[in-house]
Amino acid sequence: GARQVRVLVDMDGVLADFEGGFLKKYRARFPAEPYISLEERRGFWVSSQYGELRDDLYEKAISIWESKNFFLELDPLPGSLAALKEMSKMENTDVFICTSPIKHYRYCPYEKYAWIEKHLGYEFLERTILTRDKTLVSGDLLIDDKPDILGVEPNPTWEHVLFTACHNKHLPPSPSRRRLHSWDDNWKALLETTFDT
Ligand code: BVP
Repeated sequence: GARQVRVLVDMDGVLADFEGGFLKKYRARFPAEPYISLEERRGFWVSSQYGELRDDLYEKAISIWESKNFFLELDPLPGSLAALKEMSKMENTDVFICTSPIKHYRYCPYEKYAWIEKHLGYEFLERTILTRDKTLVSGDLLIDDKPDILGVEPNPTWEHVLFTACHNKHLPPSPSRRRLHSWDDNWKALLETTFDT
């Protein structure tokens, strides 16, 4: 019989365009400095790749997402809001947003809640989990663009579905890991094949 499928959906890189928002504000603030186009992005950590380009660009990159309004002004990724709203209305599905705030907490946690209220509605705040350790959160699926999701729990309950992003699209396919290539990809089939496994 059908049971509830609990879906955890990451925010940055899955619902909100962290990479696009970063590049736009970095280039506006540091117009004379080199930058990494989205096509050239490799590895989850933006700061690491900028630091490899030139030492001082590590701190310059971090200063962008530590600034007021960075997280609040991120654009939704294409199709993300419609997909999440539809998913949340499905009878056998419980949807939660599961996101890791940065430790510079002046703006980020507040702005994540504000972004969710603005784009998905006040009621979605009931379904919002801020945690630095996603392995502690139980669910059937975790849709996340970060390739390695680690924490204190060695055996998380969820299946990590890798959401394709500029930084992970070149990773070799793995038979043991499913991908969602975008919100135009078949996320409903993903949920359906999560029952009773
Ligand atoms: O809040 C985001 C931005 C931050 O890490 C968090 C990732 O959260 P999840 O997507 O896993 O929920 N972040 C930080 C750095 C560098 C820090 Br030093 C980075 O390069 N990229 C990045 O996303």
